Amino acid sequence: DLKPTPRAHSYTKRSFSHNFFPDWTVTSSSCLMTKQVIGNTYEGRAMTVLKIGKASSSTKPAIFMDCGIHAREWISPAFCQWFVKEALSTYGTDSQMTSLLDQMDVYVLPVFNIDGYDFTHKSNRMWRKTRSRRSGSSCIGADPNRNFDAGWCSMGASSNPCSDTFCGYTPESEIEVKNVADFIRRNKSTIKAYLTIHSYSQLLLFPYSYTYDLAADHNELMKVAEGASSALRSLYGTRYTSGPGATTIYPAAGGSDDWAYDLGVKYSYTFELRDTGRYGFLLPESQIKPTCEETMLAVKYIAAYVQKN
Ligand code: ING
Ligand code: ZN
Repeated sequence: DLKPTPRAHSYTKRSFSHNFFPDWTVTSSSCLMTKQVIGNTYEGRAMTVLKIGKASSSTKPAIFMDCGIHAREWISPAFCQWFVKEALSTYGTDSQMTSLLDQMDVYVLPVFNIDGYDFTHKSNRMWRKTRSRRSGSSCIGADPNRNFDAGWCSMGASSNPCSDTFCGYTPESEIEVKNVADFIRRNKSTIKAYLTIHSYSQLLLFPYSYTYDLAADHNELMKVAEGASSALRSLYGTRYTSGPGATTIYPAAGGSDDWAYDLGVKYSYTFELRDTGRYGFLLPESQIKPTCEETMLAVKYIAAYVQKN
């Protein structure tokens, strides 16, 4: 038989440097996942976007999700990893996941700020920013969630390179931000939803954060957020608050969700996962799995809504 053996996509410990769920190996030969390098980080690490969905000759509508914009928010990359595992292992048995991946693609960037994430493992657990350097300042990094071109550096951000919310020297000065923004611009016509995962505070935020003005789609964004929050709460009773960033957490310009929304991606959400401050960024290991499970319900709720609209 000259037919080539279908190449298995194996999702194992080797796929990421930090495997939170070592007891799972998902292997599928159905070509449900492809990967694409969208550029390198400041320190030269490849940024890989996973495209999950049933292969199709025609272009499908898509959802883009990133994790780990901020280095110290460790529950976030754990969630992207969980999402990928769950998508690949429940396709074909879970009717909602099957229909979602038949009709749509989900782009997942498991760790946005890889340099910063690595730094939190090796040197400073509380690092937030990128790791870029510029002559003229001895301070390192900019806040990637202040570096998008959305009311850039006008409020809730700092122009001081030593600040944790430094907006960068120009919009998209951070190469990681430029790589993601370029990818989303390139795929603008297919991307219907943008989801970005942070921690902590248990919030489901949507535009705007750079202004107190309400988004044109405020009512619909609020309705979908409340549906997603109640789906999340149904599992373990975890309470989320929904609302526009500026009034629900704090005003902050240069955020990725505001930028994606103004580009035309209507369903643009920032998740702030567990907890509400008891452990904060140092969420104990025992909460990783329940947090991922409940968050999955909210993400699936939004995905199902986007799919039918
Ligand atoms: N919170 C976000 C931050 O970047 C945010 C809140 C969301 C700001 C959307 C701007 C836009 O500060 C955390 N925890 O990072
Ligand atoms: Zn964050």
